[in-house]
Amino acid sequence: MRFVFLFFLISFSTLAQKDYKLWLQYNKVANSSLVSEYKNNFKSIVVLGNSETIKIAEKELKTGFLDMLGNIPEIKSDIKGECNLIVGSQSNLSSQIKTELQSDLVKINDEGFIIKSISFKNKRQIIITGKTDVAVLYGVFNFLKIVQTNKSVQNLNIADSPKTNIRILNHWDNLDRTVERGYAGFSLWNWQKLPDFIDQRYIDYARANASIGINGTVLTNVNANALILTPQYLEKVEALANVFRPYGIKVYLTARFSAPIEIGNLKTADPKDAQVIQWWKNKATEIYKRIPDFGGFLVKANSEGQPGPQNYGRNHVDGANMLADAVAPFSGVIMWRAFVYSEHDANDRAKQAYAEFQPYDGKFKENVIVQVKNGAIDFQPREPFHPLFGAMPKTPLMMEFQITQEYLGFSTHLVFLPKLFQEVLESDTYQKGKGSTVAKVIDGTLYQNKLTGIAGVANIGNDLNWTGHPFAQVNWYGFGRLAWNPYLDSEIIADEWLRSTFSNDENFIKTVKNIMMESREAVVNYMTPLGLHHIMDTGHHYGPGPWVSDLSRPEWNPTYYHKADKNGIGFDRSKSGTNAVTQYATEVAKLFDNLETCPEKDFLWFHHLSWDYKLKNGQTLWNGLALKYQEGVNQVREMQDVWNETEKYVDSERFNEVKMLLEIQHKEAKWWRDACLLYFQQFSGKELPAGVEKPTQTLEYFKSLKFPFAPGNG
Ligand code: BDP
Repeated sequence: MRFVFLFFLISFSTLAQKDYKLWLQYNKVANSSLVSEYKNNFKSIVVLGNSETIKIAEKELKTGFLDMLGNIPEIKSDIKGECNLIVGSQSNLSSQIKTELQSDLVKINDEGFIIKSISFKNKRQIIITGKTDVAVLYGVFNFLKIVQTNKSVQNLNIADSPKTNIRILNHWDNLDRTVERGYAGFSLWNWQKLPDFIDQRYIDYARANASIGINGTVLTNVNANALILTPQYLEKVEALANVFRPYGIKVYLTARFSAPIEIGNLKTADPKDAQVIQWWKNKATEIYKRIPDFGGFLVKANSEGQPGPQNYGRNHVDGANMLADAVAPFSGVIMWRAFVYSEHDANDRAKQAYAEFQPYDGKFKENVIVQVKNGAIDFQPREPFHPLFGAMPKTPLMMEFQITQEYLGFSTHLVFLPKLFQEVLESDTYQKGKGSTVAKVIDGTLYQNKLTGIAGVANIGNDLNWTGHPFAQVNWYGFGRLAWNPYLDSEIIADEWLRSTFSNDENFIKTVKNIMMESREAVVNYMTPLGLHHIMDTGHHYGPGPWVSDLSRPEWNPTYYHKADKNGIGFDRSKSGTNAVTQYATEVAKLFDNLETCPEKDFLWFHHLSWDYKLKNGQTLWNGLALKYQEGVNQVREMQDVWNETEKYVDSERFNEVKMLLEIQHKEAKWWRDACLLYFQQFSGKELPAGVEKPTQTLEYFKSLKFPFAPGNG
């Protein structure tokens, strides 16, 4: 009996580790010819330098080699003999090697790395280098990825630099450890035990981020608590910053605009008030004394009830610039969010952020970057790109994606978000003519901005597997990869993640990659096809709620967004409606305005169409909509079928987890389909077309469902 129990414990812990290890599984390389290729190419490792970062790089190499190849090559401090792997920053390389790498060194920036096979003094060597130690660490992780994904190392010749400066996670973590819109447990940050207790998890978090090039983290919720800025908490923040530093990760905090009142005993937080200005300067000095490389502040102001400069008759520029002055002496930045809309503004909510921010172009201090959500409403399964992208040539704009799946099935649904991210980044704003993609706005190349960045609202919590769903790990991974290179194809991301997380078996990769690539369209289909948006149930946003119409703010009601009536469905943002289309460049405005050219996937975002409107495939809008809902359900079934065939490639724990989660996803996809179609059918008055399954329950039943404890709704 004891034996069985012990066995259970051991097998539980080794299996559970797999989930915990994310994409850094370092599985044994199965292909024997590859193993000998690897072993012949790095008989020993030469590590140059001894900073903490370099030690981390060395440790990573040892772990990687031991796990993947079964032994650790000899570690040396000088280059003798053949087939070394030489690891160290540029300043530690001999002048001959530097000369060899001359043309690559000029190509990379401070965080960029080189991985190159060279022939040096007639001997073959592989060099991993960069201008800084953190760049070397990035190089090491990328090198290990080559081995993890079973690629050849014969002729390595890589020089790769991140295209954006700030690659940052936004944690919506509260000080009581709840996570707003968090579906993977509680916050990682154990404020109670900090600063004295350093959880291994902090180190593992930093390592995972460094492995994908994330270099910043905002520890606290945008709906901010001023207490984080008190000495009691800053001491804890400092402890985290010390853990993250060698991994190249800077710490940032959210600044509650009313902090001078709440913790500073001032009577006002007016950004033009001399005492307020001084208070923030002192606060910045205090923070930088503890954390010299503190990144800066992220601010949500005058948005959804958060305090801001408008409380004092000032504007966003006044607020952002005041904070920018406070952190400028320390090279800090202010990430000022453009997620604003007001219940007092009768205008289409989709137009409000643009209307408010665009006129501020060129008015922000140079260490301010305006953080814009990918779409004009709110992290929906599909939104056209935000019209602010490309429309503020004199202002650096950073992208805000949501990695946590607030509106995409929480951490229960398998949805591969890099596909969504790619769609946005590839969108052409036409603001400087054809080819003015969102990616070019973000990486600064369109308008030559110096300050650039991408933020992702984290999906990480203290669940054993970090993200709730094993496949939600890829959304963290893919976010990091796209922050590094916003031009990366999401299929490559899926491929490398699957290999690093599960298996290099081609049969497994091919089929599972297919369902990942399709998963985003599936969720759009079973939740909000053809441009529908924001019809989730209210507050927690769990499940469908297209009928909700009684909330105090009109633009919080799903009925505001779909506008279904007996004549049809959709939000008319064309010239005959709210005219939101004119916030885009002329070419794009025309495209969306005209039904002939507007992509059908965006129809109901821009147009109110009759139930009988003929779609390109000849179906009426009603039939087309119903068939899309059904297609979404079918796609989930296909995902289940594919997954059920993978048992031989995946450990039983993760196999079963995903299997159970897909069952829930299937149930919920049907719930979405049935609830939405029954509700919209009241207006269309039409039968469901052939091919669409009959609803399993009545509309009244779906409307009666309540979820008072749905997660993430703080
Ligand atoms: C919405 C979330 C809310 C956030 C808000 C934001 O529902 O919890 O506070 O975005 O981004 O989507 O500020």
